[in-house]
Amino acid sequence: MADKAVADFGLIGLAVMGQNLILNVADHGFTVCAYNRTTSKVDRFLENEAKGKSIVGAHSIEEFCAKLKRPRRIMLLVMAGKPVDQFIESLLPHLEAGDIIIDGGNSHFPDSNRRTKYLAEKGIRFVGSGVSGGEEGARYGPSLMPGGHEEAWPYIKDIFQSISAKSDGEACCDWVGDEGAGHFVKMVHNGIEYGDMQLICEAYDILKRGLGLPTNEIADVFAKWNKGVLDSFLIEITRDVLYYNDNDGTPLVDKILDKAGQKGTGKWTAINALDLGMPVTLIGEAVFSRCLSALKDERIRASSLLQGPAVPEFTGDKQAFIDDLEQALYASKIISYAQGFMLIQEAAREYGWKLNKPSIALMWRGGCIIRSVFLKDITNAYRNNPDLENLLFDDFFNKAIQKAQSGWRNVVSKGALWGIPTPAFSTALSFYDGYRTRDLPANLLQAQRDYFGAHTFRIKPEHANENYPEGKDIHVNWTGRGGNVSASTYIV
Ligand code: NBP
Repeated sequence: MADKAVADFGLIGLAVMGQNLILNVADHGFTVCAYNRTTSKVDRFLENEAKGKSIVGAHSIEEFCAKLKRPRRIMLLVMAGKPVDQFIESLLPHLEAGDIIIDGGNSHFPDSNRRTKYLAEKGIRFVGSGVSGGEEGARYGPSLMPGGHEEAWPYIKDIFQSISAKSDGEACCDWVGDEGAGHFVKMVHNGIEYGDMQLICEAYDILKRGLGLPTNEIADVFAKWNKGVLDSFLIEITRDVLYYNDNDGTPLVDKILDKAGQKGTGKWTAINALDLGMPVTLIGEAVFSRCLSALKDERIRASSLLQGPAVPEFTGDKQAFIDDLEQALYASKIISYAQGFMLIQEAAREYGWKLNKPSIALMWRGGCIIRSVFLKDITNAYRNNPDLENLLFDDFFNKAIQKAQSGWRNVVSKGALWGIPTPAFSTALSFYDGYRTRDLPANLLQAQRDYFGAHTFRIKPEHANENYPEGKDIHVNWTGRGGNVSASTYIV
């Protein structure tokens, strides 16, 4: 009978991600029901990719819901935004209390916050899950970052952890936290991906223009780096891209227009960092670097109008400099992940989410774009101390940065002297120096603010006295000489 509840899992959205995820779920012993807005795609899928597998189809939402075992486990893999809300509305009349809707698209986390609350009022358990790894990941093991209504987790854990990527035998999937926490963590993952890519591009530029290496030798450098501390998916694909020659035998990468595109998740991360007051500078620079690259026509005009130093012929020990560059990349990457975790930590505080930090690093270890050996060290750091205030305080990373420091400084200074931009390397180093500075020049800034806007300041405890009491907001009449305290001295 057509409407018998036969399927363990339902998936809506038969584009590239949905089709591959269905095949993955079916391969792990679950029966899946497939549905798509354009229903001809259901038939095409059943007749081709899904043939012979435990996959059934539906041609209406009603039929789809009837074919699912209770509580229904329904995943949406459709374009983020309105389509998700539209599907939720069309599903609701056919669901029962306790059913589960999972949004696996790239939704913005405030939407997942809203959907969790809205559906909870209707007795439906909502999960917003980050899915990373693209088509290949969806088919053979994505990184999955589910968050939302925690009661849903026991019902989907088995499927999610079966189909996800594995790292050292552990599933790259665990419960992230409340409401939109899963999509938040996916957003930060994407922001970190922007940062990693920008760092790699800066290293490539230094090797190309600073050392004058041909593309195949730069590829050799990345091949070597991929066997060390930088071992990661992004270094690996960079190596492959650089080795790839066009039909004429020259590197294809050299012919690609240098205007970067972006879909917005890096920007979301940077905007959220500004909203929460967290100095996530590296991701910010990575987003702005893409924006700068997009001004190609203007840059062409500027290149003939604006002067800078000519890159001198490199005369020193090339291998030693390449080793410095490797360390600069490693140290900057540590800073970027430290900043990413600072943002996640602050979001948990601000939004009242319970988050599991070791599991976040674990989820990024396999299946996703930022997967790397390095994430194992982050997992260990948070497993050793789940309350770690900052990744940089972990002994392993503290020592790693210490070791990398002189090479890192050498690379950033050479970039400045040669006129080769290193926004991500530089901002990482500036952050490191700022973060470890006990007394920053913000004392002067506070005085300026008080001077022109009576914004008040506070006194350092060691300088407190009856005129300048500790912990009070103080305003001074700065145009009076000799440090006189104005009549309206204290604003308590
Ligand atoms: P797309 O993002 O291209 O979405 C295609 C699906 O959305 C189709 O099922 C399409 O139905 C449906 N859809 C659209 Br478009 N507009 C709709 C509407 N107004 N109402 C109902 N359905 C609508 O597919 P994708 O690339 O497979 O990605 C799916 C989700 O996963 C997205 O949120 C994406 O951001 C996310 N994601 C993608 C990747 C990746 O590597 N592609 C990785 C990780 C996450 P139709 O067939 O009837 O047009």
